[in-house]
Amino acid sequence: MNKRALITGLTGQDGSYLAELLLDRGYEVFGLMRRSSSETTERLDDIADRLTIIGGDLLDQTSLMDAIEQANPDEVYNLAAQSFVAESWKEPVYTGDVDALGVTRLLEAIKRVHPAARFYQASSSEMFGKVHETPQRETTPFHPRSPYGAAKVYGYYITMNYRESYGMHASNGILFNHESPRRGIEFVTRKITDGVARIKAELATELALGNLDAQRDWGFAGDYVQAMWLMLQQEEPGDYVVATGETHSVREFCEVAFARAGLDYEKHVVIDPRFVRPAEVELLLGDPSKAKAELGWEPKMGFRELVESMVDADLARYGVAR
Ligand code: NAP
Ligand code: G4F
Repeated sequence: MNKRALITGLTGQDGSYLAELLLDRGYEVFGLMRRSSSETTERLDDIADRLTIIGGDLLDQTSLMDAIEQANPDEVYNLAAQSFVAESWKEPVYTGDVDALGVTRLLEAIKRVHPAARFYQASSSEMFGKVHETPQRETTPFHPRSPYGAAKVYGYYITMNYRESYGMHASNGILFNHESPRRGIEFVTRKITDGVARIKAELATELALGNLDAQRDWGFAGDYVQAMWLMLQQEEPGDYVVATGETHSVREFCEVAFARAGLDYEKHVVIDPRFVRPAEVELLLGDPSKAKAELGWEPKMGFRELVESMVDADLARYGVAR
């Protein structure tokens, strides 16, 4: 019989890649979707007719109980979140409600309705924040630098707590930044590649950014959803860092992205203090040794290929050539 999976955050970047992976593996895929007055399913256009959508919200306990009952899943992937770090200073309470307490609501729904379901929590390298060691690994202490990071630390520990308290198969993926042409436009990578395309299309001349010196360990989202799936195939649950083991600055990302379109970033990028954060995570660099050894996971796409594929996709979207 086909396995059944429930994905929260189905409409997001990772939700769309994970849904594709699970469908390819013969799963019956259910997705939790909150009500919206506008269309949010554009990332799912190619697979929409193979998915079962269930209305619900991480803020609403009853809807989560109903979703678990309807999907009766073997595996639950909790990808839903207010995922934009900068926004979390503007909406700290809301971010905590969704990203922290939302995890408890979902775990509690699973525990009460279908405790045998395996659970994946989308934890984040933002939990390392003001890093205590480099590279960061599973044992590195957390020091979150934003309401988002703090909420994700809660989500991490409540996942561990349901595992230890109730014997649930609940795992944390501590994922470092992962990107794709489907990345939300507010995140720096996509903001840059969209900006390159807009400049090339002569719709803009400048791109306003914040801190160009921040460094991130950027991988490809399509590779990272593989690691999520692998975690739930293990006999024992656990917590895993998922990263490339390479770090690059926002400035380097700009250099490669603008060069792909024959442009010099220094002529177009301007610094706007509005995009500088109250507290910055200066450097993230992950050590994925455990995921490689225990899950057999390897990232396939490198930094340059990732940046160039995102630029190419945005140029195509605006109908301009390199
Ligand atoms: P994303 O594109 O922003 O997607 C977030 C998803 O969460 C969307 O489907 C959104 O639905 C849904 N959502 C938001 N609030 C909700 C609520 N109250 N109830 C139900 N659904 C809700 O994020 P992503 O990049 O795919 O990331 C997936 C997860 O991994 C997130 O938890 C994120 O925090 C975490 N993470 C991401 C990265 C990364 O680099 N991408 C790294 C580490 C961890 P709408 O379409 O309705 O807005
Ligand atoms: O692309 P970002 O907004 O991603 P950030 O804050 O690293 O968070 C992403 O990755 C986390 C994993 O570590 C996820 F948990 C989280 O959900 C999200 O997916 O910013 C990256 C860096 C920051 O240092 C920021 O200050 O880019 C810097 N930056 C510089 N100028 C900018 C800008 N970021 C944005 N969004 N916009 C700018 O104009």
